[in-house]
Amino acid sequence: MNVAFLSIGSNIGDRLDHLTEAVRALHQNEKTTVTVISSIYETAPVGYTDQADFLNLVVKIETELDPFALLELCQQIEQELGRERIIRWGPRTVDLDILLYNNDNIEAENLTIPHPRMYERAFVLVPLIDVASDFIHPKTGRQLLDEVADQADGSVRLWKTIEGVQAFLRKEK
Ligand code: A4P
Ligand code: MG
Repeated sequence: MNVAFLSIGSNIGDRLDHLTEAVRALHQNEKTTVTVISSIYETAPVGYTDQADFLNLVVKIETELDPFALLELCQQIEQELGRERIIRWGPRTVDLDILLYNNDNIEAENLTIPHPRMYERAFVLVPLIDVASDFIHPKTGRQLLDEVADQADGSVRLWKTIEGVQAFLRKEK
């Protein structure tokens, strides 16, 4: 079975509902199981900053889908949840990014894994620590926790503690 980590973010409308429906859709896919979920963080926008704060989380999944089929599933979920892509890095109902897929390195036209910007982004690294605390930064060889401590600037705040996938999906239904 393949193991992957996905980052999910939303900054339009009912942000918690968008995150919940995205996790539910992943979990309901017959070839994919969400095994671990981070807490939810409220995060200041990165890139295009003139937009509302995001809610972000990270999930660990097990999947029979290859990376390209997983990307398709992510894009299908984005579309079902009504994502309109108007501005790059701009506001979105929900955005699903593949951070890591096994130990694969992929550089295709439509897919780069590991996600090229993940290590600079506290909104990715902080929730990733919840689900993969022992993860080592591939370039610096340091623990993520140390990496994030250097970037701590108040832009990522714990918004809601989550106690497991089942509890999350049950409670928000
Ligand atoms: N793509 C390539 N690699 C991947 C991958 N590993 N996972 C391609 C997912 N997609 C990947 O993405 C554009 C194209 O990237 C896709 O067609 C896919 O083939 P997109 O999601 O359509 O567009 P985007 O998200 O606007 O651009 P991009 O470059 O993915 O932006 P990011 O890097 O995802 O940044 N601030 C906070 N606080 N929280 C956020 O969640 N998110 C963004 C989006 C910016 N600022 C944010 C947040
Ligand atoms: Mg994206």
